[in-house]
Amino acid sequence: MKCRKCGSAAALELRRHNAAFCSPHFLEFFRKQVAEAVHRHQMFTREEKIMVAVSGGKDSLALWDVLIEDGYQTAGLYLDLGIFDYSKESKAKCEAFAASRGQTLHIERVAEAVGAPIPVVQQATRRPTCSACGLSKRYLMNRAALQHGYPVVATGHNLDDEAATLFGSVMHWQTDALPRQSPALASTHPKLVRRVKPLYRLSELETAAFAFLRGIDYIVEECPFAKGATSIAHKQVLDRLEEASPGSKHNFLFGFLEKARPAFEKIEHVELLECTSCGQVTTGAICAFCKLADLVKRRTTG
Ligand code: Q46
Ligand code: ZN
Ligand code: ZN
Repeated sequence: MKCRKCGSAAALELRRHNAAFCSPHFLEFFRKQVAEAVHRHQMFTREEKIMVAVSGGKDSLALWDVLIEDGYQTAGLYLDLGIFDYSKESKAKCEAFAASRGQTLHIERVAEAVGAPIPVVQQATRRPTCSACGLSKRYLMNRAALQHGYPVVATGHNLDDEAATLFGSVMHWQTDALPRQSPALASTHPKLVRRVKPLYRLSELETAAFAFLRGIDYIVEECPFAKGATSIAHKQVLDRLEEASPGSKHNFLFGFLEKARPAFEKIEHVELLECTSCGQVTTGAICAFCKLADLVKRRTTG
């Protein structure tokens, strides 16, 4: 196999692109895909400060690496979920990465904001762990970005993540979730920052290869709660499709974004209010996060 660009021995074959690259040209390909995503969806400009949400895993650290190298103004945000050794190790990876590149890393502790670490929140509320965790993450990302003056938060979601989320939403016809599935979500309220996913054009395998070639030290283990998650089952189904027919994930996601998504966008917009308790954006009087924190407080102190 030869590199498509220079003809030297290829290090990586990308079946869905029907191409192979040597290491330097794969890195170039990867960065170009990120640049294309940023450009196509006008994710951010060079004048803006970007908050990169990092988990310590390969995707978010690869994203941060690309943006730093490309000269963007960035800082990291690590959300400490308090999930046993997984959180300790992933936090250490983020701190080491930030220090080695001379970047600022903001840290938010879920235990402080919600009143308990995620495993205790799960026990206290008996809600699926990932639902309380996801809610807390979205809330804290937005709040941290507002507090520190970042107009946009970038996350490391890749093509596999996005295709699996779309698959899940379609499986259950979650018509509310479908219009929100996008590589770039605009700010619809002064207290909501933009959310962007610059890796949506790159597969999990590609981000793993990029992180490896760049020598990024990331946490390989997944969150212990990820195991039973339905998103993993959805990923496995899509992996089998991809194996049989390379490009399936890409076609599924990109076909949706280009052809189907507009049909799900609602014309009328929900009115956004400010939570009477915390001031963050909500559709009711009290936001879901404050309700969660209140429930945790009652169940853990009473
Ligand atoms: S961190 Fe949180 Fe994930 Fe762990 S508890 Fe679930 S949502 S799996 S990406
Ligand atoms: Zn080459
Ligand atoms: Zn609130």
